[in-house]
Amino acid sequence: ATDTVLSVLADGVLTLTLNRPDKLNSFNEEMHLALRAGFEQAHADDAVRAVLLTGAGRGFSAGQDLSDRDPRKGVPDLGHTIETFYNPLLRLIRSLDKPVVCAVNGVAAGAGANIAFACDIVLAARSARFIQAFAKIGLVPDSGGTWSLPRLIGEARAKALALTAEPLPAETAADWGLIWRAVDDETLLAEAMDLAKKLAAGPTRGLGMTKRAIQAAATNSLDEQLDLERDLQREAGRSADYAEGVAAFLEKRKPEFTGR
Ligand code: T3D
Repeated sequence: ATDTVLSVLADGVLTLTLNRPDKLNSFNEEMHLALRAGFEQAHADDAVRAVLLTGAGRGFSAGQDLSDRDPRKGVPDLGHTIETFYNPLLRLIRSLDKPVVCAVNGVAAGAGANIAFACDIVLAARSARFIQAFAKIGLVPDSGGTWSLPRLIGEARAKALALTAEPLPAETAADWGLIWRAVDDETLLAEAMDLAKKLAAGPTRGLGMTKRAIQAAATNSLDEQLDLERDLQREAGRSADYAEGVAAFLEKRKPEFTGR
């Protein structure tokens, strides 16, 4: 059997490629487990300093594999699959103290779109589109979509996308601030890899803490956030990368960060 997720670690970047191109990289249990294993490695392995998530073929991901959901097989407990597969994946991405770059190479629908929005920096091919496909089949956006969409683009746009399932072109997604950038299809992967490598060569402990702080702001008061910044800055100030960054600046040379 082919690997449902291709995993390559090079230059500190763990590239995870969703690899069920014939099914537009829709999620079955096997692909869920493989992707989870990839993010678990990213958590555990110090050699991984950034993650790049992308898809093989013409799509990024069409969300849940609906061939596993034939109603003739009975009524599924979708709460169970969300709890067992999608929610743990979302938590793994958001709690990873390392940057996650997502290169959306083509259509991202349903959970496929919302998994992309959980990543830290999202680039999309100009031809890609994002679809909250749930509305077409009587479901509710999952994989954190009802949380991330209103935060990223506001309630009005979030509701319209989720209620109509209208495809959103990559450029509009970028204009709205839903993703970082729309780029030419031909250069997407190179640009995303370049970015992931730059991040991986950076002061990754500080970057991880920066990610944590920005995410915490979603639920913190200003006072709580100021306290958190103090605590994280104290920790960052003790890191080898901070010492190296300042030394390199004073010595007018390029810093060599180690992620420690
Ligand atoms: O169930 C639970 O556990 C709850 C969790 C739910 C999470 C979710 O993600 S629910 C939402 C599920 N996703 C969808 O509803 C999207 C379904 N797909 C589409 O609407 C369209 O395929 C796209 C808009 C994404 C792309 O359209 P297009 O015209 O570019 O491609 P296509 O021809 O529709 O698809 C190409 C092939 O992929 C095709 O197979 P074939 O005919 O060549 O053998 C198609 O059936 C297959 N495919 C696409 N999406 C899925 C899929 N097969 C299984 N599941 C899919 N989601």
